[in-house]
Amino acid sequence: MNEINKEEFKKDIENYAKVLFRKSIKEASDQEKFQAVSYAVKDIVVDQWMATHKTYEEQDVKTVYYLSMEFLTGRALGNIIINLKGNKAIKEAVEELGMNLDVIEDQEPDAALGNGGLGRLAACFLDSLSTLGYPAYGCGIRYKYGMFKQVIENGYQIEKPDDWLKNGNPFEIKRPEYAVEVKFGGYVAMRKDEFGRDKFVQENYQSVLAVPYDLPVVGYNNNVVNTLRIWDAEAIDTFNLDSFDKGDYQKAVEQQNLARTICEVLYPNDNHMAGKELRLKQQYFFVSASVQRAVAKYMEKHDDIRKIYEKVCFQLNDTHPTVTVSEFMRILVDDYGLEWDEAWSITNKTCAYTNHTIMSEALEKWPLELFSRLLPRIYQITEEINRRFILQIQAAYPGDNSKVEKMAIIYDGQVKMAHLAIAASFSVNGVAKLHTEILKNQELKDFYQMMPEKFNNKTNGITQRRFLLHGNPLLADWVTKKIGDDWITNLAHINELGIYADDELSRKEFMNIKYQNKVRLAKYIKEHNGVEVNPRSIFDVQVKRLHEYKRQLLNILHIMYLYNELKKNPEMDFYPRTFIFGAKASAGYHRAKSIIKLINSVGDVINNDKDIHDKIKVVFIENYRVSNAEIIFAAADVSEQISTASKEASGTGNMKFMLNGALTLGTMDGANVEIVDEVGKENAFIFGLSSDEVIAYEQNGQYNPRDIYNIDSDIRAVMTQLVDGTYASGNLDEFRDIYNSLLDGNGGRPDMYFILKDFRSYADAQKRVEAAYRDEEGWAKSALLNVSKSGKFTSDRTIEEYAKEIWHLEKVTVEVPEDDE
Ligand code: Z2T
Repeated sequence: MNEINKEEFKKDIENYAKVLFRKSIKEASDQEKFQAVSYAVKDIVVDQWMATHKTYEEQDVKTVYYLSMEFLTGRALGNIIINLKGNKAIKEAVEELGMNLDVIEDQEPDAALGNGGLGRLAACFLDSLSTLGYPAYGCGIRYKYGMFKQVIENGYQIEKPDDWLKNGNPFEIKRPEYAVEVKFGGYVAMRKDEFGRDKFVQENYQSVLAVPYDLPVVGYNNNVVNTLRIWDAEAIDTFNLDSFDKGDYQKAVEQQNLARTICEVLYPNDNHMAGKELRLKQQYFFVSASVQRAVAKYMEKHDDIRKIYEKVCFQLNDTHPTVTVSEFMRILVDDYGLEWDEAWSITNKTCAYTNHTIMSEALEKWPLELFSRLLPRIYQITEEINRRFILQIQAAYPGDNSKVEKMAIIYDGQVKMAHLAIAASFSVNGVAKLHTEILKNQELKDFYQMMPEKFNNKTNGITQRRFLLHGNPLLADWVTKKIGDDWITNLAHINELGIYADDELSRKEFMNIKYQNKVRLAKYIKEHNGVEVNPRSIFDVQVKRLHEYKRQLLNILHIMYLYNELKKNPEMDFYPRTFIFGAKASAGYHRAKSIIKLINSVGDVINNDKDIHDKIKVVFIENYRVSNAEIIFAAADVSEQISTASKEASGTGNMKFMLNGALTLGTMDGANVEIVDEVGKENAFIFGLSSDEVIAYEQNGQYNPRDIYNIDSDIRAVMTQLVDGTYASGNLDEFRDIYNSLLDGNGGRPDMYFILKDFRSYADAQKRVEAAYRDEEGWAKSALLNVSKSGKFTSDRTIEEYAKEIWHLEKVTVEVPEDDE
């Protein structure tokens, strides 16, 4: 890679301040400085970006298109600087100009184009694809408003719009030359083509112009820059009033409105399907644009559309982009005139599908009325796919109608997107070993039995570049001092750290770094929450989306129990603990919001109770997001991964904690199982029902939480406190719904997530945590071992597996030509 010339780079920054703001660096605001530095960094990136794409063209590479409604990339500047390895030169340049790089980085809004795990996974995958040198596009939507900003008022979550583009995005490049038209509504007519053959055309439709914006995805120290292409909608230019009659005028206005609404906002649901018409519009909008563009690009350099699968793979990030299947069929059949069977075989060699959940409320099913009205041609094609798929099912299981009922793509007046994705893909993968087994043996059993060859596992991973190198510079430098810097691109080598777990001095150094990071987080908490926390206490952290299955409720009920114990016996031996939460609840998910209120209310009472001498603190970090996550992981001692077994497909936060030396307190769920495989049961705290036990209870209906409530007085006490006003200044009904959900069901089964059932076993595991933490040497050793065994959980490993086993991609190397002026 070409060296970054510090003096030139400084001039570049000053020049951007001048042309963008007519200011000197001294006069510029922090935000303007951020912009100027970012443009100077972009200058370096663009050379590599162009060189990468020149290489791709010359070598006619196969490319993966990662289609995703969400890319939770967070801040770009710090990450790009790290991946350019220009860290030192850039930092010096910035400082010599009298600026502080941390302050500059802090000016950037997070790109929060995602909800949680699924969107962040997509961002980690892009980082790994570039670092490994694989040709890839991320394809998504340029939401005007990303994930809402969470403000806590009086303990309640309030959602504020995330106007992340208000100062512009220095890294994006608009590409109007690649704009395409996307059509909605109208009807399908049979017309004759130029050779007199029948063809289907959509008529009387509304359309929008999809306009791409490209964002660079910079690989680590390798000149490779892939593209995250996010689409914006603009009105098609038909607003030419003179020549319009009344109907045209009406339609032009409608099309303008359509264009204005499509990319307005990200749906803030994690693991839940809302079924809104606009959401289906968003899906088809970015899918149609991405597929049209991928096909056009392929045809620029090739003449046989039938071989497109040799150069293109569409990876569907959950079912959200599944209309890809029918859109691709439409292009092959209607635009390229292929026969159905041939088109289907090509589609089957091009599409691959990843499943991210078994939660039934997340399964996408679209009512036929809506689907056919919005996408009339896509609907016809989907009907034909369904008709033929049913024939296939019947051929495999003659006379067994239950198979059709369970597997059909269209049934009960709905389009089942997962069934469409599975039928049309050559690969169906889960995101952790346990999750894939549950898919094969339970949720997707019938599909697995009919098409076992499609199913495979790809355990999730995370990028160590963001979550260690950038987020935890103290530990990153220490690791590099011990074992060299190979871990940055080859995390398997972090294994070499293992020997230091037995070295006393290393353990001390390691724990000291953890302490420094806890001080950093304590400062953040003081600034943002006004709560004083003791960095010598155990930092026990649960940060993730708020969902009943993730059981933040189990955590806070247990805290209520501990508090009762301390109140009964203030002198009891109790190691000080800081319980830290961070979580956004979907705006319409009332029970989840109520759990946030409960956490804050419990915190208010406990944090202000002088009797317990600060032995427990409860902190709810407002607006949990990628940028503050980096600070939180670095400071954690205990990683709470306490989902009801079988419900968390993988989890990825668990991996980020492990990489930063926190010990897992968790159930045998998702990737926790594989974390324990790596680190050993003795270096984690495992509790609770197994997934098999949970599934058995769900099937036999034999669990009754009242049995536990009746015999366990500690549990009864905290249950009562939910409804007796202990934590609800005045309003006895504040937490009534939570109470009812545990004992009566309130809509579902009572205690659907086995909170009371797992409570004792969780409390026991927490006792083991405390005992273990008192043994300072032992804890340090376990924590270090966790770091040293985290190698498997890099997204580089995950992406190598996708690239070799699904996408069949070749790596490239990129040379950037020297400036020869
Ligand atoms: C999501 O974040 C996840 C699954 C979804 O299923 C939807 C969303 Cl928005 C439709 C999460 C899983 O809950 C989590 O276990 C997993 O680690 C993550 O996706 C990435 O695979």
